Amino acid sequence: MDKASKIFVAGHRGLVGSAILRKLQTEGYSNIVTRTREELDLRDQQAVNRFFEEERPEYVFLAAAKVGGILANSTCPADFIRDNLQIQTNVIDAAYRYGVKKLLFLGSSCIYPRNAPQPMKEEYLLTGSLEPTNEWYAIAKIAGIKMCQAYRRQYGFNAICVMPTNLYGPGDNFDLKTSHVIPALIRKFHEAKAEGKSHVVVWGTGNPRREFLYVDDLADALLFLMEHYNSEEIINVGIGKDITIRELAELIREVVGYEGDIVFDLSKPDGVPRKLLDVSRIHALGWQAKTPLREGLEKTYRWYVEHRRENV
Ligand code: GFB
Repeated sequence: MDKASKIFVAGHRGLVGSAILRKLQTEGYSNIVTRTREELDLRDQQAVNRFFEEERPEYVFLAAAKVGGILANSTCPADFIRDNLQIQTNVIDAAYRYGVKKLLFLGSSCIYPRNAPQPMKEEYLLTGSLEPTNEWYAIAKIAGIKMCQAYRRQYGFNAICVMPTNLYGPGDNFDLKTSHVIPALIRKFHEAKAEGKSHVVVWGTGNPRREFLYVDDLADALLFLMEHYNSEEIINVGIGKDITIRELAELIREVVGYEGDIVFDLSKPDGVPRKLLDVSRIHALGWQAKTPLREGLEKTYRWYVEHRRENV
């Protein structure tokens, strides 16, 4: 990729896509193509083909997806499997047909089996059954990986598949029904502080362990992989450390400066007991995450306070 290469960032308004866009712009890439959902519905195969035929991008970051937290995933399984299968099938196929030089597909750590040994190595893919709260999303993502691998084998198409761990950062979704845990807790603690509430409700037991990667670190990794990685093997991106949801809640309470209690709602699901990626493959290539969790949470909280009105 050189600075004048034509690069399509699919999903540039989402958490990951907007971070990729920031990173590309900072690095001086000057020929970036984007489309909003209103301009181009990636679930529409004909529209996607027309777009690739007209624009002829050279590189594609496929960061467009239907995403959500544990509740959205378990209550809207049809939307998650359909939208993701459509978006990724249309974009990968059109990218191949219209001569894209390289495509980067984003998967997720939930593609690994629910009971996979920890930390999870890339080779654990398809070695056991999935976590039921998000198997629909996971199956769609696994299909995307297999499609990239198949297009590489049969057509020689350079598609790489990157598996990020749980992400957070500026541009996240702070809607309490559909968000992931970090934006949900930032919002809950912020509002509880503002309204003088005695406690904040955190879902589940607080015992599940999760690994969290700051989204600007992910964008840095994605550029690095676009430049240096050309294999059919999937590759994990994470920080290599995890914490319990209880510890996370305590940390966010501190960052927000709330002094009330934390109450666990046991009627809500825990999901996977632990999700920690093995990141030795990307470390061996020379890339490591930079942002410690506390610093990332502080930056995300500042962003939330500044953009609160647009989000609510
Ligand atoms: O972030 P989260 O929704 O995603 O939940 P998953 C992580 C943990 O935080 C779960 C707990 O154990 C939740 O029960 N949690 C506590 C909360 N309070 C809250 C809250 O207010 N909101 C939310 N959302 N969680 C997702 C998958 O699983 O991970 C997706 O559903 C995707 O498919 C994503 O793979 C990365 O880590 O459980």
